[in-house]
Amino acid sequence: MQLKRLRKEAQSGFSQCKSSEQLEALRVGLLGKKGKLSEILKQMGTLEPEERKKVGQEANALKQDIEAWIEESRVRLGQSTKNKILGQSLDITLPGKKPALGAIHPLTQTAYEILDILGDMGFESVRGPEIEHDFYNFEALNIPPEHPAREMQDTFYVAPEVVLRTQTSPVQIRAMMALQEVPLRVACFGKVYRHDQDATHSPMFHQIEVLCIDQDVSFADLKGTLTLLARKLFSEKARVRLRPSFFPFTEPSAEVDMSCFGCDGAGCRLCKNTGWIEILGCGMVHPSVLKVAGIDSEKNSGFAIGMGVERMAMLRYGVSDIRLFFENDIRFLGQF
Ligand code: 2NM
Repeated sequence: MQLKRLRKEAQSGFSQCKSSEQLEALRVGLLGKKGKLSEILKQMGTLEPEERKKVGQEANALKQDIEAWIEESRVRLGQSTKNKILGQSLDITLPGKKPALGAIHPLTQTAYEILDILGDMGFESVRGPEIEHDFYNFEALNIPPEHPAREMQDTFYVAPEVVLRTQTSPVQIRAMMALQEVPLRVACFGKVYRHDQDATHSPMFHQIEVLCIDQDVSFADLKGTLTLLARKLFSEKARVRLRPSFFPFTEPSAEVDMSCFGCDGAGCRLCKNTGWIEILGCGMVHPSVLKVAGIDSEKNSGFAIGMGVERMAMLRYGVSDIRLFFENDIRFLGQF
């Protein structure tokens, strides 16, 4: 019988097959359009129905066996279908998957840049506690018990005389109290807390405060430092102007405006047509503050500068809502 002979022939063919070329020739010789099995199937039309059924079943069984032998031989020859597919899907020339890289937060970037500029001017970066005693946060800063800044509505009280610091000045007090001899030049960066919240105020925000104490520190030194800072941070052309103001811990005190970096003072949307942008507050350290901190105000004087890091970052990057800094939305943070 043709099929039995073909089965034997195929079986020995596969067992002796030694290469993928031989295997392919065998496959075509058996299952190809003009292959031996195909020829047999073609002749089935001439058979009686009973006989056709029997031969058909046998031919199908042989076909399945041949397919299994092909697969077996492929595995034996090291090129199974599975290996073939794997070989294709493992395209080692494809570029790798990019890991998501983290980055420095825009507020931290801004703060570090400011600290860098100040560092070049001789100000050492110092840190201090965020939970402060009333003494360092208020008392030593010339803020008396009845002062509105101490009110529950503005300040987060942890205990009757313990607060989340409302400014970084307590760190300056600590630096002055630890001072052995002048000069003192420090810059403090850190979180501060106030009960305040809208598009430009957050209950937690960041400050950098600068303090310089020496024998002949003048208001001119203060203005020179401010000008240099504005030029390095915003524009080489920046000019600063000081407007009289009030802080309990400085006298005199001033608000500082900088010529608009968008229009160089001509007036534009950024500066609301005034040509000036308010950037920070400053002043000459109040003699009472120096005294509390153990510094002789007859021999020494000093200036202090306080700035909001969020405000600086908003100005530099043109961010209009402070809350964007704290929402951790990667679409925002990814832009810096
Ligand atoms: C400001 C404005 C003016 C300031 C004062 C002191 C200290 F401790 F030396 F007295 N530190 N920072 C100060 C002065 C802060 O923020 C708008």
